[in-house]
Amino acid sequence: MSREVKSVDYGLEKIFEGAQDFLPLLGTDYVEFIVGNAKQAAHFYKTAFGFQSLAYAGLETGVKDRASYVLVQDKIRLVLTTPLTAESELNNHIVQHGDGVKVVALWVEDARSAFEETTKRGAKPYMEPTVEKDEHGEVVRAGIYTYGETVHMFVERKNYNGVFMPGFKEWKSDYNPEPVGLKYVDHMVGNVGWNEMNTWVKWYEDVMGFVNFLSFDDKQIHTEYSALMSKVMSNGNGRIKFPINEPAEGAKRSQIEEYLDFYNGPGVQHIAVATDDIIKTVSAMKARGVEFLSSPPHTYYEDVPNRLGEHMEIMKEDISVLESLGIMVDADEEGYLLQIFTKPVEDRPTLFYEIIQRMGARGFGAGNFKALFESIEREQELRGTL
Ligand code: TYF
Ligand code: FE
Repeated sequence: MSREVKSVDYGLEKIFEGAQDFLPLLGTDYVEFIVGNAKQAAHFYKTAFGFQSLAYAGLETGVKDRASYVLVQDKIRLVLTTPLTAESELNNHIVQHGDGVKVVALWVEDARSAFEETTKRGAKPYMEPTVEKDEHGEVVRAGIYTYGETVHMFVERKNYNGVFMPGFKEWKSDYNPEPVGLKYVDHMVGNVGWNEMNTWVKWYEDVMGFVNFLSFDDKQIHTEYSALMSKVMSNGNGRIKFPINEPAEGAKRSQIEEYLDFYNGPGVQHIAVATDDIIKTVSAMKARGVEFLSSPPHTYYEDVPNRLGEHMEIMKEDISVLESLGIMVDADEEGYLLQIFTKPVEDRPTLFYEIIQRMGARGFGAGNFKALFESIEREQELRGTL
C-alpha cells in the first residue's frame, strides 16, 4: 500500500488564496434518509447511536403523506422520512434504493444566492428557493441534484430560532438513551458509476467551487481481489469534505460495484462522524448492538509503531485496547487518526458509518485502506457478493 498521501499538501488556504468563494458553506445542516419505517429507524438511531429526539412532522402536525423524525447529537442532525400513502413518490426511492440518503443539506447564509450561483454553473434544480415560516421565524431552502437521485439542499436559518424548521413540532420523548459522543459530520462519501468519478470531481469544482485535495488511484487502493479509485473534494473552509469513489477492475467484484448493484446506482456510501474519544464511543456503540467490521489481523497492530513513526510519542491510546475493539490507526505529517467502520446498517449492503477521531491528521486513513478493504471482503464473502 502506497504512502503517497504523505507528500500531499493539505493547505486548502493556499489553494483558495485570492479566489472568491461563490458558495460559502457554514457546515452540514442535516442528512435526510428515506426509509421504510421511520419510527423504527428513529428508535435504532436513539438506542444504538445515542441520538436524541428533536422534532417531528406527520399526521399529528397536519402532514398527510409522510412522517419525519429529526434526531440530534451535538452538531449532527438526521431526518428520517417515510411515506404514508401508496401514491407518494417517496415509495419509488425505497423500491430503487432501499433505505438511503436522499438529502445532504448544507447550511448557508443565503439560500437564494447558493441556488442561483450553482444553477447558473449547470446544477440541475431540485427545489426553487422556498420560504417556510412559523412563529419562530423563517427558513429559506433551495435544492440541486448531485450524483444519482441524491440532492444538496441549501438551508438558510439566520432568521429562525425554532427547534428545527417550520412544519415540525418539538419532539419530546420519555425515552432518552445517553449520547455516545458523536460530534459532527467529518465527511460523506459518494459512490458513482464506472468512469464517472472525474465527471463528478469536475461537477464539484465547476458547480460548487470545491477543490480536489487528495486522490487515491487503483494502484494505491486495492487488495488481492478488488480495486477502487477515490478523490476527495473540499469546499474553501474545509468544513465540507466529499470523497467520491468509482469501482476499478479487479479479479473480483469490488465493494463499490456491490453498492451500485444493491443501491441501483450512485448514492451516499458512508457517513463519517467525528468523536473526541473513539474508545469510549465505540465501546458504547458495541454495547448497544452496533456491528463493526472485523478487526484487522494482529500483525496490523504489530506494525502500528512503524506506521506512526514520530507520532507514536504523542499517541495516548493503548494499542492493545485499539486491537480489542478493532480500531485502526494511521498518520500523516500533521498527526494521527483513529477510525473504524460499521457493517452496513440495513439489509442491502449499501450505507455504513465511519467513526473517526482526528489527532491532527487531515487525511482519510490511506495506510488503513488495505486492512479495511480486506475486512469488507470478508463480509462480501459471507454474502456471496465478492
Ligand atoms: O472516506 C474515506 O476515504 C475513508 C476510506 O469504500 C474509505 O474512509 C474509502 C473507500 C471506501 C471505504 C472507506
Ligand atoms: Fe471515510
